[in-house]
Amino acid sequence: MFQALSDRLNGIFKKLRGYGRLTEENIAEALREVRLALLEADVNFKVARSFLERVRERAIGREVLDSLTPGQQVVKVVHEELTALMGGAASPLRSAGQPPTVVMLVGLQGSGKTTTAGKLAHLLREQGRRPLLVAADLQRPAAQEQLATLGRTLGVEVYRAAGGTSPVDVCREAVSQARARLLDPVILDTAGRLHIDEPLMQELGAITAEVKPTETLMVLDAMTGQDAVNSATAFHQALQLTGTILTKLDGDTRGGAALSIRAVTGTPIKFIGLGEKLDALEVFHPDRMASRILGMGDVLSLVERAEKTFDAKQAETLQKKLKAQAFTLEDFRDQLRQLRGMGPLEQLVGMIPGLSRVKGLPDATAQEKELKRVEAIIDSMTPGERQRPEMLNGGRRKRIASGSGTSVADVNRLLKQFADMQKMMRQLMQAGKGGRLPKNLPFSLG
Ligand SMILES: Nc1nc2c(ncn2[C@@H]2O[C@H](COP(=O)(O)OP(=O)(O)OP(=O)(O)O)[C@@H](O)[C@H]2O)c(=O)[nH]1
Ligand SMILES: [Mg+2]
Repeated sequence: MFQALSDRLNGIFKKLRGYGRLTEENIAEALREVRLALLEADVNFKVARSFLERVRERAIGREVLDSLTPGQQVVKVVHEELTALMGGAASPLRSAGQPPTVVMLVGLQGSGKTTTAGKLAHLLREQGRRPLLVAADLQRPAAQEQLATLGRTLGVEVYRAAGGTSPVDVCREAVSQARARLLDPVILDTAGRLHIDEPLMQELGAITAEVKPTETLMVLDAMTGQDAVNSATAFHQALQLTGTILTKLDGDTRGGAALSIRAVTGTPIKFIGLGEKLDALEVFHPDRMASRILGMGDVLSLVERAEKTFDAKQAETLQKKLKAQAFTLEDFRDQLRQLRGMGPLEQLVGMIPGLSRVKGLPDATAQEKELKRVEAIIDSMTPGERQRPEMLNGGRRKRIASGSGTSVADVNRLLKQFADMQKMMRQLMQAGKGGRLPKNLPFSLG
């Protein structure tokens, strides 16, 4: 996420930290470079200008110049101002005084409305709520089917209209059913167009007038940068948005939309989409995002993901097995699966402070492939073989290699790694005299 911007800023601040004392000239020069980096990341130029104005004012103040670590103070100021720029604190979903809460999702075609509707339903259900998804996109017949499929996958109810009704009727009827059946919140998946046009705005305006949504959230494709900001401005004028959701932040986005949207529209980013999977939606935290951009990592989000993925019971069983030195290849595979369940390695690396800047780090995508290969090899073994790898003779290794689409050398390497790991764990256990291993930690390879 925002790798290019992050690298640029890190380079600038590294230089700044190298100076024992900072002069106004040093700071002015650094901020000129920051400005270029922001513009290259496609940040709105007015937003960049006023941002730098605020940073400059604080950076040439006593708070920085008199400090023993002026370079670090500048980074702190930038971090605080970036956080403020993106809205300061996280902005929770509003609740209607009278249930159901109605969340209307709007946006251009392909921005991710339908997918986000599904993700949001999933997220809210995990919080113990009973959402209703509403297929209010009657433009394309396939749109309703797409939402219905999502609903089936998630086990969330989807409201679909009989033929011949209008989107306004669909939404009104859905809300009234939700009220009667105590479903809450109601999530409206509306139609998108390639560009903003009058009929679309009128349709959305009519729905708004009829059901008075608690939230009108615009779903924006972060990959489209300033175009996203411009269309948000137009939607905001017509519909009074209450917030935005940025999707596709897992892609190669430069960061312009994330950094500008709040300042330009005055509405908060509420959620971010980080992948096509239905659990890839997170509450947006401006301070954590600022940390990621400045290469400080995002340990809080990492811990949250770990908590979601790791099962405390399983961790306990694992710890017992480790103590009894009964950790098998099967357990090893379970650990790998849990690790992969936390998301793409590339995202995880970005959350660990400083790790993305370490030179010579193996490429995350290659590592991901390696993990998959290891899983495939273990999958190709029989349960007995997983319990007792010492029974794996040449013939068995050959069978496993061809079963997993790998080579005998790959199988040998894994078995050696596993044996080394067992040896290391035995030593650790002895060193700790049966003391506790850190909980919830996946094992690293190699
Ligand atoms: N990588 C990635 N892909 C996403 C994300 N959100 C949505 N997508 C993908 O974007 C494409 C369009 O998503 P939809 O949810 O159908 O978009 P939409 O806004 O409903 O589109 P229309 O109904 O045609 O206006 C799909 O292929 C999604 O899988 C995200 O956060 N990350
Ligand atoms: Mg859609």
